[in-house]
Amino acid sequence: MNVISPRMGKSGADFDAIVVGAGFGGMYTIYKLRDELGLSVQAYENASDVGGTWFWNRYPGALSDTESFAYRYSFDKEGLKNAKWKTRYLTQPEIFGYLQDFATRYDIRRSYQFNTKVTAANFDEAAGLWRVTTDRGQQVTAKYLITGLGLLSATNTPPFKGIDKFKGDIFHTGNWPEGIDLSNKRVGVIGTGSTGVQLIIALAPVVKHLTVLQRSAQYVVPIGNWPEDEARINEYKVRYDEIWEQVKNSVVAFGFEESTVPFHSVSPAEQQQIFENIWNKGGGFRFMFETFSDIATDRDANNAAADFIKRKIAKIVKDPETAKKLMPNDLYAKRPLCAVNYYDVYNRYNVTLKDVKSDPIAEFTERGVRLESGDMSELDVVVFATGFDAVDGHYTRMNLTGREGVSIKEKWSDGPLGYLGMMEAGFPNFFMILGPNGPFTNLPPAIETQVEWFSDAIKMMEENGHATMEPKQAAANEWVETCRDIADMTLFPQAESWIFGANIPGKKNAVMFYLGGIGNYRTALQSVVNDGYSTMMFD
Ligand code: N01
Repeated sequence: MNVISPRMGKSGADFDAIVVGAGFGGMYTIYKLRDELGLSVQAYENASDVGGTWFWNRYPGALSDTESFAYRYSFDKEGLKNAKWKTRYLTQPEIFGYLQDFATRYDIRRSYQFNTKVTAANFDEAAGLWRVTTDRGQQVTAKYLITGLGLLSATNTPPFKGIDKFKGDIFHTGNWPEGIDLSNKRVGVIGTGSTGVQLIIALAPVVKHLTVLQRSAQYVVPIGNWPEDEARINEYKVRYDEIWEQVKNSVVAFGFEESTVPFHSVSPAEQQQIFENIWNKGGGFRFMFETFSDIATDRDANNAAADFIKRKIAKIVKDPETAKKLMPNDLYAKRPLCAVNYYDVYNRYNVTLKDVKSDPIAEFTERGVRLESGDMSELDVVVFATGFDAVDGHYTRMNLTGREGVSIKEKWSDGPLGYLGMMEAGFPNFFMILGPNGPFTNLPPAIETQVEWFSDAIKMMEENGHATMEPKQAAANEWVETCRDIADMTLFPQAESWIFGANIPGKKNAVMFYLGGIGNYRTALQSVVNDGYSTMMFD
């Protein structure tokens, strides 16, 4: 264990900055604040090593659906020189390996105390410092508090009736144990989001029997996970700067040019051809954003994309009843999904699909899961691929208070707020990586954007002798309104998903993202700087 002895921060605190989390965001923050700005930084991580999301999500089939060349730190040119990958998308072990290698090359681990959970973070107004408490009973102070808690890390485990009676094993994909062998087991999977879909594909050929308990059918397009050889990887390396310039000025930051062609501007035959071309190319974000410019905003375009996918399902899935169950009946307006031959899985002799929307899960018994109709699935293992209390879940579960002892839970009781996806009024010197109302994009470029922005802000504060900085309430309100206005221009609020908190019973429907694209987001951040941080208050 690496416990760092406190070194006085410049402000009289134990440290200049405390960082929570060792994923892409936390680690980059260490590099920026410790190595570039020379601040004293103490970091905490609940896990036993770096990796964040990619430490915990080790379930079979886990893979990023961003193409390999764009799922990394863009600034890490050193790592790029030796970068290698086998396929168009990186698997969990490859990403985890990259993050471990990054931590070693930049000597990141020495700033972390692992196996340590931050249980409270309270702003002490009299001292003008953050007081941070860990589950090991430590209390430390710092001028700045930076949280990289992860967008999708507070696991959602629905409290099904009778769950304690079940004699088999239960796993959540977001906390996957090492060394589990599911071959020859009868496995049930609850959930068919991005995670469930990947897991189902990986487990079907391995397990004795797979029962998929599907509440909402999803639109899943092919991922197109072709091999990539050294020559191809070298092409990316040669074009690296140009690629990242495009990524950072695009909408979804996935490394392709979003379409500028409206659906109705081309003939019906061309429309189908464009869908077919991108279906064959593969990629969930590509299918939603590279086909036409208005799939996410125009109902006709959206319906056409949905119908195209439904026709594919009907073609691929041999049993018409199963095919029908797999066809979504809502808009194509959730986080887009893609996978390798997902629908083919349902042609396998050892896979059964149950629609738990029309026949909900009634209870767990000793031997498995019973539906309301009485239908019983006998199972050895149940996997919860039931997602996360996304975006604000980790914040509202923590004892986090700002000025006047106001907790973030109270402040966000009507849904998370958040200024520029990073800050909150009344919470000085506090920066959230991927906080509420940040960009809805490929995440590493969004993370880099945010870490670079607040590192510059901290540098400016240190150079100008500011004790605190926090957003003005009016500016924060305006940002939240902007996020709501942009969301309302799209079809996304009309589909029920975690993006608006719909997956957690009792969670208020709220806008949690800036859907204006990473390019516009970066412009908005730059304009705050150009305006002399006029939306901020300083002490
Ligand atoms: O979680 P989800 P996820 N009874 O919330 C179902 C990223 N990610 O972990 O749709 C029965 O999307 C729920 O049903 P419904 C990516 O951003 C990326 O899959 O609410 N079912 C749904 O089917 C993604 O969007 C990658 O009706 C219940 C599922 O559980 C995000 O993580 C890979 C239930 C949850 O789906 C989250 O994905 C993996 C209940 N009580 C994840 N409660 C890639 O890059 C929930 N469900 C590829």
